[in-house]
Amino acid sequence: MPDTKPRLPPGQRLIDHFPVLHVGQIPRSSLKDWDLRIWGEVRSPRVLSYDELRALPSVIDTSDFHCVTSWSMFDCAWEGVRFSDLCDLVSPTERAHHVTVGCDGDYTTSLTLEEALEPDVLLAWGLNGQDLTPEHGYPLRLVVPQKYAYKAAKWVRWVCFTENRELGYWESRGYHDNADPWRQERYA
Ligand SMILES: Nc1nc2c(c(=O)[nH]1)N[C@H]1C(S)=C(S)[C@@H](COP(=O)(O)O)O[C@H]1N2
Ligand SMILES: [Mo]
Repeated sequence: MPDTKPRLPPGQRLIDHFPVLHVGQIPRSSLKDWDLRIWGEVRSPRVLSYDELRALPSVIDTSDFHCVTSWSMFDCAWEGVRFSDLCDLVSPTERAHHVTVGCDGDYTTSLTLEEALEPDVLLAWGLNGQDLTPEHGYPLRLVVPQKYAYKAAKWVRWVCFTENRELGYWESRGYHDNADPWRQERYA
């Protein structure tokens, strides 16, 4: 049987240039003062410098990107570290069931720990063979291909493991927390 699942989720249209979309200003980031803090319900909290982050085992994962405002981009080749590998570094406690990801500029989003451990969920520093540009999240962004792109937080600075769900920026302003583009979970 051929695979008949369409590639474009319902209500989406394909675009061929990558729009830039966010609230607020693009934060200025100097790698010298940049770090990634991983904390909360973990046994070994870590603060990683950019060089330490880049020294972790990395992958390239190509996926499609779907914004809730209805544009989609195919074939984004993201390069970065799998969330599951970062998770192994800090060893979550048995109370850790959710993760909140926070950014320069106060944007946040969240996932269940189970969703975050999917192999295509990355903290990415590169796209299509180049480092991210500032408007697309340099130096580090979250990529969650199975969710609408408001989960793809740009300018990530921390990851907090939590016992309870904490709604993110858009998720607490009417957007759906589960954000599955195949089920059109746009609004809560
Ligand atoms: N920090 C931050 N990350 C963010 C946003 C934002 O407002 N702030 N917007 C999200 C939304 S709604 C989308 S569609 C994507 C857009 O990513 P792009 O600008 O790289 O196309 O970024 C996501 N990540
Ligand atoms: Mo979006």
